[in-house]
Amino acid sequence: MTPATAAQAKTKDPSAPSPLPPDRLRALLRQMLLVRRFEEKAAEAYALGKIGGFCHLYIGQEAVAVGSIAALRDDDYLICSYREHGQALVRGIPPAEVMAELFGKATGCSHGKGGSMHLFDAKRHFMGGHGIVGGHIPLAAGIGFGIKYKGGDQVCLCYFGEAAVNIGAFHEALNMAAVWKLPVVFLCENNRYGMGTAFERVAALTDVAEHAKSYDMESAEVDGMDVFAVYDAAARAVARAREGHPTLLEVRTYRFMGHSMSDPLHGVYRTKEEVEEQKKRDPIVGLTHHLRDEGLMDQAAIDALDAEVHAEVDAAVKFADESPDPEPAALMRDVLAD
Ligand SMILES: Cc1ncc(C[n+]2csc(CCOP(=O)(O)OP(=O)(O)O)c2C)c(N)n1
Ligand SMILES: [Mg+2]
Repeated sequence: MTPATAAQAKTKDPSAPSPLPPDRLRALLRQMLLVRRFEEKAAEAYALGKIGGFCHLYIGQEAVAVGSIAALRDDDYLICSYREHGQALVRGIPPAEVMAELFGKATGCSHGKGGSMHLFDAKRHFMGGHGIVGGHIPLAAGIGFGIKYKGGDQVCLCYFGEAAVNIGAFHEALNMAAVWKLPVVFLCENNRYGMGTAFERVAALTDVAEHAKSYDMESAEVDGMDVFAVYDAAARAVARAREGHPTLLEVRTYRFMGHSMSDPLHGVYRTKEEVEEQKKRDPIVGLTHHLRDEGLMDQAAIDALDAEVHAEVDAAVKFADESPDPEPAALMRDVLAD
């Protein structure tokens, strides 16, 4: 782990982001625990038949959403693929509203019309939740163009998996963002696998960052299991984006669960041993070690925080369970009209 605090004290890099104070570090742990506990409950609810359709869990990748969103302002924009529960929660959509959306209930953040892959919250500038691999990357360029056109200084942070790099829209969006100097950070979560089905692995390029060169764009490779490394890289990229320079970040991460809830834990494309080996790099364990080593939290405080998060997630499940289904008439209404 490369804590922003210690690393920045030693080096005198003028572009380094300000160190995060202890209360922000504790907040990062809370967010990572919230995503983990929320998804553990979502997996349970899926098994009980309370969640229908696709459901792609983020467990193992928490440091990516938490570290990168820590570098954003509240008025910045986010746009994501279908593996977006973590980003939605970290952005501040209440867990009850996210869980209710997974349950297809009227109280969900997309009024029960979107489900797991289509979480939206326009007022929090959370622009979804998109199911078509790579389809939302040009939308990020469009959001960036909109910001620039209106003379704003926000940025748009766009998440996608490494298989999206095979899609033409990725290349079109990067090219346009570079040529038009759009305030966008393209964040590729390279979790090593892009699964079309449980058995078919789609071709994925591993030298993602190399593509930036074709478009004359800055890029960086980042350890996605280290929340500080993600924060540091994202903060630099966000600062550059505000000056009109897009960046491509390749964040190397790993998902501990199957591709979606319909896949087994490790499938036929990777071994149980590989998954177990990767779990030794669990980003939450890494952050708790750091907080303990720095004397910022003891084990009792970490346990208390975890219990608080568990209670919040239990309340979210109860809320989702007790919420009504959308009324049939709402089917024909625009979500924003509800
Ligand atoms: C255009 C398109 N082709 C195929 C699919 C089916 N599909 C869903 S997820 C997925 C794999 C994507 O992998 P990656 O981009 O690495 O993201 P990850 O699932 O690893 O987060 C595929 C091929 C799709 N949704 N859209
Ligand atoms: Mg992938």
